[in-house]
Amino acid sequence: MRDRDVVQAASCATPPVTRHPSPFTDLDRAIDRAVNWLFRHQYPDGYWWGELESNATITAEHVFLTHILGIGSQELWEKVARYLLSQQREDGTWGNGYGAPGDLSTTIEAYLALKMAGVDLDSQPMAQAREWILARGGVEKGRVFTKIWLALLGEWPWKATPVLPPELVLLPKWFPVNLYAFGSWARGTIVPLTILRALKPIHPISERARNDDLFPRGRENTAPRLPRKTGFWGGVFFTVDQALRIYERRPLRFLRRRGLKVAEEWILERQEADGCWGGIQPPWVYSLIALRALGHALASPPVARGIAGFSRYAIEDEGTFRLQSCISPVWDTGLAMMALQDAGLPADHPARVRAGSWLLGEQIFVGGDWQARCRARPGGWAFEFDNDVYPDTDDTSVVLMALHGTALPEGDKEFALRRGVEWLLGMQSRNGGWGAFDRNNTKTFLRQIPFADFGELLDPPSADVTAHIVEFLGRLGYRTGFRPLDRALRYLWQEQEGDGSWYGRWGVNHVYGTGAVLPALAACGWDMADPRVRKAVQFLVTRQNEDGGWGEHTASYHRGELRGRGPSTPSQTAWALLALLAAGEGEGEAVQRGIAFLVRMQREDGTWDEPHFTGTGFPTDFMIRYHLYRHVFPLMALGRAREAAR
Ligand code: R04
Repeated sequence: MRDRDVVQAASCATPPVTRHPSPFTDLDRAIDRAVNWLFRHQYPDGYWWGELESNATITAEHVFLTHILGIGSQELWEKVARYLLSQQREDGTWGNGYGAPGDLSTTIEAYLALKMAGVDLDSQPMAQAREWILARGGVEKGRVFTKIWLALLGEWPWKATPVLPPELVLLPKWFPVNLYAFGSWARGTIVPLTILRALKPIHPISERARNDDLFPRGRENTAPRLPRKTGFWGGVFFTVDQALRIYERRPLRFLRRRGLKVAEEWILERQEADGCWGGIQPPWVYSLIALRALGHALASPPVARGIAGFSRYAIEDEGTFRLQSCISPVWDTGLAMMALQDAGLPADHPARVRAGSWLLGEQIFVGGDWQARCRARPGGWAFEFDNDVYPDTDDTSVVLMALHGTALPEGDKEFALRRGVEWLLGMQSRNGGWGAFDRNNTKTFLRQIPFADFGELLDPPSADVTAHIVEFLGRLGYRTGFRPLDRALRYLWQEQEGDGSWYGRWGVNHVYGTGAVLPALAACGWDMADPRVRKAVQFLVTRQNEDGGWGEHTASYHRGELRGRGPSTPSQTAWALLALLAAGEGEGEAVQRGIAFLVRMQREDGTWDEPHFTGTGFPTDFMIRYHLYRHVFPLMALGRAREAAR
């Protein structure tokens, strides 16, 4: 939260809670402090909104974008440069999270942005980054998205990027490969990229900023070619890519024109009220560049609104500028409300009622891309302020749990809950689980397309999202015998890992997944003496750290031996405690040590420190640090621990 916001929020903050003299324990004090910290950080409109931190590419790409749009300024780029340099690590690299290893593509993009901003090439930071990049093969080893940015800047040949024909948007929803087979974020990114790959716009950068210094063998000795995927589908798509290159030489004119037109309309139809596309940076920046390439003027409404919209995602002070890849006010507010409920605040407490009223106003009743696979009436929530096209089931279940516990005008609340339940049940996938943005988004062969060398292309059901929905249904009183719940429980048991844990798709990692599933089972009345529940308890207890906390490396996504292991963090300790408390372990030593860890690590001002990234955009490739996680989850855990001890 920015300083000016804190002052503003503090001015209308809810008066602090004060504890009656006895019995007053350390736990009570910790809870009161955390509650008062939330009061001081609630926005006047009722929501909470913490920074969503990702990595340097998002801000570096803002230099590329403003150059391409012709709206860059030396002042802005110098602020970006100051921020990027502040994020460079000892070894000269930029990475994808606290303590993560240097990432080649991230370092290339940061280096190029710094060059464009005019940073001295012979300065130590630049020389160190350049050496590191060259030692790892230079730009030709970068990811596809980095190469696309370089192609847009004239620093890499378009022909050495994957072919993405605009005709793709013409393929019907039933065709094996079609727009709606991809996850929502990939869809919103691919459509503008098909336009750019067809039109191949180039916006050259200054001679000084050119990237010749990032070719180990010199640009002239580098034959840029696409990395080849292995396996059956890898071979199939490589052949398709080769065939498409032949088609690209002389595309059928009427098909190409039609594809470009439909893609343009598709983009224009999906711009949000605040100017963004999909509430996330990638579809947003590529849509803007594509509209300009199609001839939309800088001052035209879609482009002007798209540019103006960045101010909400930007964090700028007199010295630096950084851009958030996404913003999470709805998610933050739902979690904060759950934490205040767990802390024992009455349902009609003004802070909870104000937040609940704000959330009621955020419910989405218009259609979106999810309707490609779901016939339910709209009724979900999105992650951001404005993202009507892409509500998600994760936000919807957390918001509904928050609203369910809050005293709001009965009619409004009843209506919101009913429409929310209806939408969630309509979004359940065939296998009983829930994906985040789409139903049955499970065509795994698509992961083999040449374009896919970064992140996730699909949005299949996951245990953590499914568990949040099961927990909500349980709180509403649904029990086994209710068919959608039975199907969801069967999915969760199928997903339990051999070590007793559950995988964490949107949070790091097995501690997050297990921390979602056990509370869900308890909420819908499952017998927590079930041997499989005990196995999950065992997984957590055997991974508790000496200091009483829990932690899990982001590297656990690709190194099994790190599952549930890593330096203790407040949010991950809280997730483990939520699971153990749900399993009835409140009196156990593990829980007592975990609580002591949180109480001991709490700062005077009521919050906790957590430099670690415990949120997940894409496992390993795109990690997120939700600045409110280190606060709301420990408060949830401490509140539930006190409740369990009553
Ligand atoms: C914790 C809640 C999870 N729940 C809501 C998720 C919201 C955010 O989801 C995304 C965030 C993203 N960011 N960047 C990307 C992205 C995708 C998401 C992204 C998209 C395309 C490319 C690179 C990054 F789904 Br290419 C911040 C489900």
